[in-house]
Amino acid sequence: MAQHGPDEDGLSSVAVRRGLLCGTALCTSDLSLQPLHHAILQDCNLVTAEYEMKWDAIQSRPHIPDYSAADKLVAFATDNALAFHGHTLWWHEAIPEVYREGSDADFAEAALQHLDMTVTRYTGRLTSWDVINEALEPAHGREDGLRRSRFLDALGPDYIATAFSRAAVLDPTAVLVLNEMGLEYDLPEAETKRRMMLSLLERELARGTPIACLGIQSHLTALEQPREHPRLRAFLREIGRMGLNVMITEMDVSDHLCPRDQRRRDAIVADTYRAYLDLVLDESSILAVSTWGFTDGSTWLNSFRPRADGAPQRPLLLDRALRRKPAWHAVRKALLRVNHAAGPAQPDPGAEPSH
Ligand code: 9MR
Repeated sequence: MAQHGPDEDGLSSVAVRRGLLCGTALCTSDLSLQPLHHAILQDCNLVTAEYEMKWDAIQSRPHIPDYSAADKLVAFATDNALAFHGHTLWWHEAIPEVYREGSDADFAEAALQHLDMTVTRYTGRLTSWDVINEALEPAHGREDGLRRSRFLDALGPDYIATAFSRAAVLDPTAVLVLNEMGLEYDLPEAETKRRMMLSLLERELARGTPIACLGIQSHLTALEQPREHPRLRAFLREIGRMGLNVMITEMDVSDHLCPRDQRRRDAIVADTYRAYLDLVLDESSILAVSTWGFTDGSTWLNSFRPRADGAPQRPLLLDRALRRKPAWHAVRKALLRVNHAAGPAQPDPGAEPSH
């Protein structure tokens, strides 16, 4: 098993010195693996749940909520003094089977009950919550960019304000995050989404919706993600002007377009991490950088985006034997460049929106 250096070398202590949170998504099955456990503590001062805190996981049996897996993950964080990022209260893809059909009124009641019960259960123990995940889908054709979903149908476009306001009352210390995918790409649809996100945030902040932070998932693809990305820079500046913090919530780098050769692949993936983090850390008031899985052995990408040549993906910071990869060193270097402790972003009242 790989031997790591002293603790000061780990990403966690670098992040702590920079006033940042740095971590990974986990599953309860990860917790029983002792060497993994040790490596997590070296590299993470934040953890999140990859799926066991989602509504459909908690209610896999109709009407019988089961928080045992989510509780275990939160207890792991508490026992080891790690921050915990809750993922996620309302997501259109995590609706329990029993609520996929049925009346809007029943759905609305169940969704509100789930939110209230879940936030209350962990009040004061979570650092932050992804209150809503993936609210936007410009391809659905609505002027406001909102995704057509059961939440929208049952609760109307106010569902975002409703969710954030309830969560803020029930857990006043958690940082409330609107988490989104695809904001980071260099594609026309991503630019549309960025524009719609700015409008959505402006609207919601103007009416007092307590959104504190934008979560940028950051599932990148090596050889597709550009080194320079002025549009993303401009977007992040606008987010800062609104007084919002940013979290990188689900970072990984798919290598499905890269050559098979492992050294070349690892170098391209590392360079993608480096360029992306340098840009985002430059332009935003960042609270956290979290990867979506800790080792290449536990990535969702082998099933969702397999390589054509059948070789396993290498999208994360450690390999299956817990050896630090070039991507790990790239992330460390990027974190070391941050020379300010993250604090709440300050809105710039004089700034004119540039979109
Ligand atoms: O990686 C997660 C996978 O294990 C789950 O089966 C799936 C459905 O719950 O969700 C995956 O995580 C997603 C995250 O919750 C939201 N952004 C996209 C992630 C990858 O699909």
